[in-house]
Amino acid sequence: MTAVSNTYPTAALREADAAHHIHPFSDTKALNEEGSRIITHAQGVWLTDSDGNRILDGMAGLWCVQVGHGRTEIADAVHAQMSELSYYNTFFKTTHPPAVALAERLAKLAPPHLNRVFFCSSGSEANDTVFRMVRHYWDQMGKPDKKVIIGRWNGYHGSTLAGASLGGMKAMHAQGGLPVPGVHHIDQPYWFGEGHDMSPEAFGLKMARELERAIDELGEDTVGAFIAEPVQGAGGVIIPPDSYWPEVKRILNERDILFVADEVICGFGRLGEWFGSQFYGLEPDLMPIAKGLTSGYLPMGGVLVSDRVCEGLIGKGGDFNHGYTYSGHPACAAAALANLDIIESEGLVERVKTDIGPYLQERWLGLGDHPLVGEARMTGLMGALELVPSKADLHRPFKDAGVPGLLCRDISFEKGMVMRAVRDSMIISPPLVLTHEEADHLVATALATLDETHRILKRDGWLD
Ligand code: PXG
Repeated sequence: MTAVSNTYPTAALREADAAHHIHPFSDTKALNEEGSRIITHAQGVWLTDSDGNRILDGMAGLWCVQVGHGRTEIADAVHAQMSELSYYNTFFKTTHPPAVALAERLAKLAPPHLNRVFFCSSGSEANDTVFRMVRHYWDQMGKPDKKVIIGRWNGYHGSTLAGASLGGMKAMHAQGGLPVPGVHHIDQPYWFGEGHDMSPEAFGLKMARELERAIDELGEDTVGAFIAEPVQGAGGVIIPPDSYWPEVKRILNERDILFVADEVICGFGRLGEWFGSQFYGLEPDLMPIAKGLTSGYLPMGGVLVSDRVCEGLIGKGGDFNHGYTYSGHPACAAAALANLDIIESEGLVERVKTDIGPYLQERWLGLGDHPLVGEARMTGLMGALELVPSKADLHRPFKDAGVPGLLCRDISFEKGMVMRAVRDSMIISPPLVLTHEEADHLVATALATLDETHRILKRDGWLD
């Protein structure tokens, strides 16, 4: 058995990467001049780069490696599955044991009214599936005018046409004329950045009522669904005020509109419950999943579908003309099952709720005292630090927003830890297997990173 190991000097790898590889969400021209970082190994929460440096993976890859890196149980399960049935599809009246086992397992883990799953290979495909399911459902229900899906500014639902359209990332919309027609965006419950002239509670209510206003303005008979992440991830770990979700629930209960909880990040234990919907007591009609489903060992996503939506989608008969070559891929399903085995047998969901979650939260929130930090926030195992130029004027952003965040991200990497920058928020979302010792190391490295970032920003005249 062989892997694509590092047999080249770092410089040669960088050169070949620069010559042939287009990176996602990157300025490839600038990156080619600077050279990519090359990760060659990973074990537990630790990455190793091509120069032999060890780096704490504070982002669990891209919010996905719940069980940590290098778990041979998953590799072994995939090897066994590939040896028995490496590929077959789930079209044309066929299925196979791994897809069946995973569908049944997910129905058991999900809230009780979600009993069926449609498989795909990523979160973006899951949301493209959502887009088509919502419209097909309303067609089947004899309400073809209910086409509009309401999303939120700064929400993230993927990078495909539907995913990027449902998301509210303006930089993505600006490229290629998105969103596609039939998508409407409302404001996000981002108290620190956009609501600080009100109490968090009042602001949460106000943002929830944006949904009410949008539905009433557009007309309930034209709106098919509302899509939202329980906690926004890529938008900067935006934890809504406590008043937000109960009010959204009230609004949805009073109206005939589907609710889509995008669980691609919040699912599989990130918030200390199997799904973010359980954490907030939400009752979604559709639940896109990906990432933590396989801990990123192989690409897989899906949409969990409520009994109510199944009635329209399936109950009336007729084809749903949608599917992917790799829907329910046997090796990916085997990886997912082995990953779920680990999450269950090691009690990782409970661990986030009662052990490592509270442990890391307490220490992370302590970073809020740092002179560069306007707010430290964390829920489950996802957290953010808002960098600000002045503690005296807490909510005023840097004048050249985004630059201090990137500086801080680079310093963090140099100090041996991955933190992601979203504008000038520093984000973490570590593997759920993080030990207390590793959590201490994470916080100590974050503190050293803040100190160094502060020193440079002060020297260069960025701070008051
Ligand atoms: N929904 C949510 C909530 C996500 O976070 C997707 C859908 C799309 O999933 P795929 O598997 O198609 O990428 C995501 C993905 C970042 C970052 O830098 C976040 C994501 C993906 C890539 C980068 O924060 N989230």
